[in-house]
Amino acid sequence: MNKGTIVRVVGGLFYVLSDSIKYKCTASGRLRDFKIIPIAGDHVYFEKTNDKEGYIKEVLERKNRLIRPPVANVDQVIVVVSLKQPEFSSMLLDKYLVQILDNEIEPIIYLSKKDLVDDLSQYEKIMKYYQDAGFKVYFVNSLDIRNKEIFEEILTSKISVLTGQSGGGKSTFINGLGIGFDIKTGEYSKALGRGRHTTREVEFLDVYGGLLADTPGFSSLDLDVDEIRLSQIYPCFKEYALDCKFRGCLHKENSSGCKVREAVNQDLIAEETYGNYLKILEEIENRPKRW
Ligand SMILES: Nc1nc2c(ncn2[C@@H]2O[C@H](COP(=O)(O)OP(=O)(O)OP(=O)(O)O)[C@@H](O)[C@H]2O)c(=O)[nH]1
Ligand SMILES: [Zn+2]
Repeated sequence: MNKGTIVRVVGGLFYVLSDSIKYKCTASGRLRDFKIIPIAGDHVYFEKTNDKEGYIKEVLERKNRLIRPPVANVDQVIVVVSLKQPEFSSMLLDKYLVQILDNEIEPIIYLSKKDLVDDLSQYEKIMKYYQDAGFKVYFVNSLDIRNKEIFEEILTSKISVLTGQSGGGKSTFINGLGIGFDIKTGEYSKALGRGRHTTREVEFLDVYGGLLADTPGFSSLDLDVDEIRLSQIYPCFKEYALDCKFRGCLHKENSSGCKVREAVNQDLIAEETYGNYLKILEEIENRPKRW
């Protein structure tokens, strides 16, 4: 038996990458009997029927899965947010981070259009807090052809999904990989819409020794978390939220003795991040309850 990873699902066929070769596989009867539907990113055991084809016998346990796009075992989500055109918004960044952290996946912060910024220091200042909180942050000019090292550092050995605002530079990111997979800029996010993709059709690009989904994730910014979850997973809050002695503390402005408030006062969490948190918290508190 061979081990591989599903890199593409099309019309009931599964393309399994194993030792740099792609095998066109069907699902074994046993999988179908158990109603196990393999998805892209699944690590599988498969039997070869010839040197190009085979059938999947077993799907290994998934460490996570996203619904849109339907992919499994995502190691990281790369958040592509521009510094200019459109103007950087830490609020927008935080919302993406919340969604990713809620799925217990590592976010990578990729800030594009560095070349359009005269003075990077204000952005570096705010991003320092995120770096201190353990996030990997990249300032990049995606139009520069010398980004090989950055791509290598980000992508190697990982299963990655891209996300980010429209016009932030996701297509440009992919085109910059230099793998001849050309997407018209501005067209990328349509991949999730009615366009060429049916909902079950995702392809992983085999790049820099890693796999990158050709379809963006988390395209909607409607947060699906409740107040308590938000207060626990909010970017840069982590250790302080865990330490907060009040069970169920929402770290509001009037919560005296709250560790998160203390961290904000001691400038360990950016005021701006905390301000975003309070706004998002209010949005969640004010949204109509679904039950
Ligand atoms: N100067 C500069 N322009 C960039 C950079 N990254 C992207 N762009 C430009 O920004 C515009 C939008 O980039 P896209 O790659 O289409 O953005 P996208 O995220 O794929 O957008 P959607 O498909 O709408 O989601 C294009 O004109 C790109 O050429 C960068 O680092 N520097
Ligand atoms: Zn608190």
